Amino acid sequence: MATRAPLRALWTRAEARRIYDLPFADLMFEAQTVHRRNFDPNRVQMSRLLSIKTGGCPEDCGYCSQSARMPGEKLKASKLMEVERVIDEAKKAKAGGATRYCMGAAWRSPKDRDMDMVVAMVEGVKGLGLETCMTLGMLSPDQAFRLKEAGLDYYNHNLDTSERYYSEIITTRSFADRLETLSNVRDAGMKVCAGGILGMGETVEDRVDMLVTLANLDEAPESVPINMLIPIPGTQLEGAERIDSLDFVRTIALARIMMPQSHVRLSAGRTEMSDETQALCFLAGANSIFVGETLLTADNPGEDHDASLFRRLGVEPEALDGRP
Ligand code: SAM
Ligand code: DTB
Ligand code: SF4
Repeated sequence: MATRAPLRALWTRAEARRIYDLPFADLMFEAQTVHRRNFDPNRVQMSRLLSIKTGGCPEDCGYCSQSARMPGEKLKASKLMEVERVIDEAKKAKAGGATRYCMGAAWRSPKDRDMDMVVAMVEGVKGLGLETCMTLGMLSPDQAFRLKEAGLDYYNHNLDTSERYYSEIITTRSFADRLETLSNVRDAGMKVCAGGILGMGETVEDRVDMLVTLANLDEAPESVPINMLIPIPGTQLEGAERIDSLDFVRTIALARIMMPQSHVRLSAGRTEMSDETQALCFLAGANSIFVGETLLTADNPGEDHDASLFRRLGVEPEALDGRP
């Protein structure tokens, strides 16, 4: 007789919204309780990013400095970086305490002719004892299998926002395309890294809906990056109104409660955040950051600032497999 998978409770929008709207102290208490049940609350995972191919992207994501379609002055497009250089940069990241190395390319999807180099990068970085992550745009099932075979641990592909708001931000690929890539990544046996951006003019409903979609995937993503929009001059969203810090913290808390076993990453936008806001994000259950002076193209607080913040908060970097 066929065995059935256990029934899984799906999140409703109404329940998620109820949690988002709790009095702040109650929301934080619930998020901390869930966090402590699943993680050491004083450990934060450190990932490091590298742009292996910058600019000249054919997609029209309204927030991105790398789109060839942005209204303002464009970044100069680079070629795919040499494999040796990627590995040298990964060595530096490891020496700085990062446990995961994430390589990003400004592509709609990888071209078959690029796959050999990308595979060599994964093998080289993996060989250093780092976890590997890539974000290269949409993946076919074959490409996903090839990356998995090469040793890729995580693939990042964000939903970015709710299905409803999505077409205001991106028109060259659909929300359904994004879900398909996530399912190809999962089917290939890789871990999923998927999240979004706050502060793009979305409503609270959009934020909640994006998290409901992520939490209700067949398996929740192991890694959930929550980015605060970095308003980049020349992009469609350069003038977007900043999100209120406490709303940002609320969204992190909701992600923690809805995806209790995932690493929630306080991602882009930390240079514009006070140390106190970042501390609230950690209290709300964020337990991963990007370290280093740069993200892909934009600034990030450097090692010194983060080391001092961690010291003041009594936070330690999470070791590989650092779950309690
Ligand atoms: N080209 C690939 C793709 O989009 O699938 C990978 C790189 S892309 C830059 C990765 C993610 O970075 C985006 O999905 C978005 O969530 C985030 N991101 C890009 N620009 C950002 C910005 N200005 N502020 C905040 N997050 C940003
Ligand atoms: C994610 O969610 N945020 C990272 C990573 N995944 C690839 C990228 C942030 C990019 C910020 C803008 C820039 O550096 O250009
Ligand atoms: Fe291209 Fe990715 Fe930027 Fe979109 S987010 S324009 S796909 S690099």
